[in-house]
Amino acid sequence: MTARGAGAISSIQLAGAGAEDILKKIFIRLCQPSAALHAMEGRGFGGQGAKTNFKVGDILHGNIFDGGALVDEVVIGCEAKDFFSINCHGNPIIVENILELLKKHDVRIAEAREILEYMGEQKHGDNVIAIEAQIGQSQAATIYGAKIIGHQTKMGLLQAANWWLENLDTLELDDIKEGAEQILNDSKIADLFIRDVKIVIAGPPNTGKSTLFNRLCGRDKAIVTDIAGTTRDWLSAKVRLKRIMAEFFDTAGLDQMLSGQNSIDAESQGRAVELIENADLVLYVVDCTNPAIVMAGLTESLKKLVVFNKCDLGKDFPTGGLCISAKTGEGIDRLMTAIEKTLGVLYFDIKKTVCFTDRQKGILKQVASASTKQRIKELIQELLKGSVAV
Ligand SMILES: Nc1nc2c(ncn2[C@@H]2O[C@H](COP(=O)(O)OP(=O)(O)O)[C@@H](O)[C@H]2O)c(=O)[nH]1
Ligand SMILES: [Mg+2]
Repeated sequence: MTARGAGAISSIQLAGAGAEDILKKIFIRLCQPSAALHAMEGRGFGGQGAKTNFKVGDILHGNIFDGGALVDEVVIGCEAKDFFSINCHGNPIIVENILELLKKHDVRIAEAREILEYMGEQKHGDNVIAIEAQIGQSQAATIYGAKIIGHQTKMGLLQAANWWLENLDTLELDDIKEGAEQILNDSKIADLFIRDVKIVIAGPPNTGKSTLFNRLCGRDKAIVTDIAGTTRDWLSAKVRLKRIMAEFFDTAGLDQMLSGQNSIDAESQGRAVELIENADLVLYVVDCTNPAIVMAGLTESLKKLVVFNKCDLGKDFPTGGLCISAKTGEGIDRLMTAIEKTLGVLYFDIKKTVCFTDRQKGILKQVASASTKQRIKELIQELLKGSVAV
């Protein structure tokens, strides 16, 4: 359950039929006199004679043995029947040794998601939205994202779905469909709180994209020179804005001339275009001393923000534009706010009803285009009780 790597402690979760029997074979509590004696003598117990009782709610301090050999001193939490957390020392070698020992007892290593799902089922039964929420919250990129998801399990999506089911006879078909449409629209913005938001810095060469990238991520990660075409491969850095977690990408300047040049430039142009196509927002950086805005490679459907850079050079700036100086930092705060405004997250009410998994979105899309109430009933039942998919 803890990340790979060294730390003070690590946590291994052991779950499923037979979990208790396995622990009885490898664990001895330290407060049991006979066990303490065994431990002191380093004898272990070879799977014999362990009297440990694992009561749900107990927290047990003791040792794990592999036959006669002490593996680690651990604290075991008995979370539910056949469901334990083994808290061991954080050295990855110790974790590895415990996992190897468990494997000898026919334990299978599960994906973290699988365990979360299992925990979710233990806790929430067949309330699929609540299980999905538990998993989603643990992976949300921001605290707002976690709150948005949490809201769907008490009110929000759960309440809307139940209300539709209960009032299906009196509700108009079109009203339900419209409601589903609204939820889907709000979900697009909610999604920006839940995952990292991809923001691509693009524009012609030499306008200060890499300088802006460095300014935003607070260090000199990208190479800045006054030679056009310095940035070839893209770099990215995560930056926490007011309400979202942004991942900024510095790209090669978009230059029609370069696409046809040598293969490295052609490739770097191709990568820049690909990143732009998958962006949530494009910051299009223009040199305000030379503000010819040719938005090469930017389709209409992309969200974009034109940024006039190098305003420290004191020329007449284009009015209405967002003027900044990547070099001095002027206007960067305004840019950050403008980014969140453009994405629609700045004033988004985190108590809105939204979907937060592809499964939920898929079902609501079908609700929005359903032609009978019977079909809607089936879909909502599926939303509430289907099988977990995150
Ligand atoms: N005066 C001034 N120069 C800047 C500013 N931003 C970038 N530059 C300069 O413009 C040149 C190109 O910058 P760079 O970040 O490499 O541009 P890129 O090709 O768009 O990545 C470098 O000489 C930078 O020092 C700015 O805000 N003001
Ligand atoms: Mg650059």
